[in-house]
Amino acid sequence: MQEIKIEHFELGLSVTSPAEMAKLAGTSFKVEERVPETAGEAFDWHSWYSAWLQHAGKTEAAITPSYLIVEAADTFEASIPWEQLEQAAVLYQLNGEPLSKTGPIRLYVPNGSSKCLNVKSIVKLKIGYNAASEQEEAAYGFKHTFSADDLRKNK
Ligand SMILES: Nc1nc2c(c(=O)[nH]1)N[C@H]1C(S)=C(S)[C@@H](COP(=O)(O)O)O[C@H]1N2
Ligand SMILES: [Mo]
Repeated sequence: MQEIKIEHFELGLSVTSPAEMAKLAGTSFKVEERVPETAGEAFDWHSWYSAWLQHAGKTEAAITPSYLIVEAADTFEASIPWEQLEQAAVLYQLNGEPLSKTGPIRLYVPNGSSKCLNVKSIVKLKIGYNAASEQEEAAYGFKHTFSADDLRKNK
């Protein structure tokens, strides 16, 4: 089973799998309910995140993260402001089977500023907390085209 790394900027690291993530999130639904013309089973991003915080015993849950960074197997990555994730869903299986083409997981951001944020083949999730008061914009692209610093500056 493929593993997904979850990095928490302040709180360390844990490792999980798509099936375990879905189980932790609780409820699954057809991704089509949120994104027309798509197929497969998904779970709600926020349901997973809350469950993960609780599971990990994080008391910092009171602090709302500022953004989610997802990194894909092909080095594509996206940095998504937390407020764009309200309807975000994680696709994790198709007809009960692990995703073959876009696995281990794919993110869909229905209320996002761009369809380009629907990152496929995610292998790493990073949850960013910072005290920045400035509203950040989403950024995406292949890793070699921008550094982590560039991401933070929204180049
Ligand atoms: N891993 C990965 N995810 C990716 C991309 C990519 O190149 N690699 N392209 C993005 C872009 S730019 C778009 S517009 C959408 C396209 O999604 P679709 O193939 O389902 O239409 O996927 C996004 N997710
Ligand atoms: Mo795109």
